[in-house]
Amino acid sequence: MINTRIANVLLFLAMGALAFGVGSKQPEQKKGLSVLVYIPGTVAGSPPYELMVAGAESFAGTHPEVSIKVYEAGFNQAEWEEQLTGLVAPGEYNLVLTSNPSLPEICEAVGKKFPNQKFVITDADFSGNPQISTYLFNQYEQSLYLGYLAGLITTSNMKYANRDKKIGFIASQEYPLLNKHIVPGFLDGARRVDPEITVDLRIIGNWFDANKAADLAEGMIGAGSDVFAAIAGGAAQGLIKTAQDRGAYIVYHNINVYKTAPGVIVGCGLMQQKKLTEEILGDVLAGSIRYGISKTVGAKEGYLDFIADDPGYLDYVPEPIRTKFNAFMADLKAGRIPYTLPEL
Ligand code: RBF
Repeated sequence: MINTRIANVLLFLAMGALAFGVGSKQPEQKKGLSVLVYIPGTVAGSPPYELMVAGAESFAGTHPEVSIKVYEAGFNQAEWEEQLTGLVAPGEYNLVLTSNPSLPEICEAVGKKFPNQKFVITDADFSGNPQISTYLFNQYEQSLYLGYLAGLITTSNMKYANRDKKIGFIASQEYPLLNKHIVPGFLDGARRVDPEITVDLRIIGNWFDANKAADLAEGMIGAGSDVFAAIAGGAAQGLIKTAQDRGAYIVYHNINVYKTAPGVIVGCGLMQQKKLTEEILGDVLAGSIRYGISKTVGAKEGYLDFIADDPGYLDYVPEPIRTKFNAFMADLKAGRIPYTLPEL
């Protein structure tokens, strides 16, 4: 009898606890905005990831109601979906913020299991899913102007330039954005200087093997390339070392790294991923972000640029080349350089 009464009281308390969410498995979202910055790789050496983390940290620094957790997923792409599933399962994060073109499919699969989870992905193009918002950098454009600079240099009489009309491109892996925008844009830019220029494209096979990148660069220099670009994350360090040892030039995508190799890295593009990340978090906080759509941002919109005021450019690229390049850049920003953006 007493036991039944105690049992009833316990039952009553348990129901109350459930009703008020005490001890239940409701998502424990904190007040404010809780963001998982999911890095598909490692941060160090990867421009898009370094800039995204910098943007998220600076935004959180000025907005106490925003908390961020940076998670480095590593290089095993086969594990990413399962990892992300485990991370969002407790329901702690209002937002997953991530960056690279392979993430939409992964986020879509994870989102099916957690219909309240929202995802914003930069460097990707995906629309039609109400949980996902994407921003695509127009990398055809950045490659177009870096390719134009590479074309001016390979046809110049600069110290390391040879007579071959050949430039090199080292990439970590092939993916549609690389094959359809980045490499074709680079070649298009170079051929606007001289239509006979060719590009020697080599693939490393991963985003970390600097030794392999160094070996590839060695062979490419032997085969006539004198100006290089790379989309290779941390592995690009191998190209930089070989270019320094052997004497070759590099135009670098996405980030200011002139100081890493003065006189060798002679042109740096800039992906405004830090600014974009801050704007995205501002929109999410204000509730004005739109899901289900994809936005493309490029040089005209102020999200891709070239760092033209650095001694790494001013001191090593001769004035006539800089004059031509700066004019091309200004024309591109003003929409005066016609080109066709290939379908992805
Ligand atoms: N870029 C990096 O800088 N570091 C990386 O680790 C990296 N991993 C990637 C993995 C996949 C599956 C794909 C499709 C792209 C990756 N990228 C990486 C490329 C990056 O998203 C971007 O396209 C390039 O940096 C050009 O802006």
